[in-house]
Amino acid sequence: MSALGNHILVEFSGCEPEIMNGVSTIENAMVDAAESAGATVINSTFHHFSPYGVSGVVVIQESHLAIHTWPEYGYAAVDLFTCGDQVDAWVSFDLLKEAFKAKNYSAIEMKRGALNLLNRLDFDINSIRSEAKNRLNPDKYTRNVWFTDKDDDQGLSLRYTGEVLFDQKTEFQRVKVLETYRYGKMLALDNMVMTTEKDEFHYHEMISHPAMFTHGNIKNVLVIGGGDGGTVREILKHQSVEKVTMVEIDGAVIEACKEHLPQIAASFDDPRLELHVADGIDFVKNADSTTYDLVIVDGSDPVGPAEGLFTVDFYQNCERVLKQNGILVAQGESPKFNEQAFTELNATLKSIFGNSNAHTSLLYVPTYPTGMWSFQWGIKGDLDPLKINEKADEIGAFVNENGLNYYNFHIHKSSFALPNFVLKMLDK
Ligand code: SPD
Repeated sequence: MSALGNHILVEFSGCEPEIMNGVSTIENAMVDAAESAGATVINSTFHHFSPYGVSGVVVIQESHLAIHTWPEYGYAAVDLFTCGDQVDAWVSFDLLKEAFKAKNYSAIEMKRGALNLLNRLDFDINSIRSEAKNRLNPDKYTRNVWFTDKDDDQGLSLRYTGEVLFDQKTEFQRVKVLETYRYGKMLALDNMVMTTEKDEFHYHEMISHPAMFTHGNIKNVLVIGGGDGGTVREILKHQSVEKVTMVEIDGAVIEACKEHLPQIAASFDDPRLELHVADGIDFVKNADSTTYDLVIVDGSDPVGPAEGLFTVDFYQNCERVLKQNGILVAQGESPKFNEQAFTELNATLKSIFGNSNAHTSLLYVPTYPTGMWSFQWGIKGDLDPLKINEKADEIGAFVNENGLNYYNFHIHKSSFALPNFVLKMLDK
């Protein structure tokens, strides 16, 4: 190593003005460029200027990536400053050139802090650390590092410690586990919140128990996705269940959760569970007809590997593999965050199961953008999720025995009551 850092000063011109003015697009491209180069992203902050122009910095463990754009000139000035030899900033350069559709570009690479010009000072890091500790007021000193799950216009942010406990780019997605201050450890896939220690029960209880009690005698269950293990943990609380087949496409998700979120990944050793690390879409396509009492699609959002979990073909196969009176429950997105996926999935299920057999339930998940989330159902038969009055005592006993924290008899019923704006979205 001949220098402390490497600095690439980049000129991009002939870029598309709309791209140069899109703060989210630019931030996503810069974060992606950092991660693809092998850097660990600590934080990013981006600002849009009026009437146009964007400035922003991605702070990485290995220094920073910064940008200033002038959309009216189709121009961006970019700094790629990295330390150490683990990060290849030229990967970032190539990626940004593509992302900005730059017709012209140039770059100057400079070594920063040439070691033959510097003298290493004699200081002892341990004494510096303890002195620093004494100088700081521990109540005031905080690292202000935030994780944001967002689209172009809105998002949900959680402050975290800055430590990434698990970080793996798999062939499907980026799998991370972070430690948030408010919600404990969090699993994120491609920077979207999947689940957190402190509020996972909202989602996992509601994706499972309403269908279990609506049916009343579920024996054979198929779970597509759900690699964190929370859904199978809830399903396996029911004595009637003889077998759960779970098909998760990405083994790294299971590995990450077993290691860092063991209370969610709590039932992987249950003998009734048959686990496949495989493509759920192919699995359902090749599965025998009329096999399952319940199919649960616990996928992530409709980008990346979960895109195929929002198609007509896939749900036709889900319907085919259900037994008579079988129930499909799918992660249904949010009517306030991903309106299109929410309404389209409902339309798909209506077209397959019939209007009166497609149902939508809502729940509150504090760590998902907008907080309002949904499950969308298709029922192959005459069951009605609201006809459960005679099961009130049975539900009450189950809730007590298992110490449930979200689901109960009244929540079961009320989760199917939809606000008017949602009814309109679903043409009801
Ligand atoms: N944006 C979050 C969508 C929910 C994805 N599934 C969560 C997995 C929990 N088992």
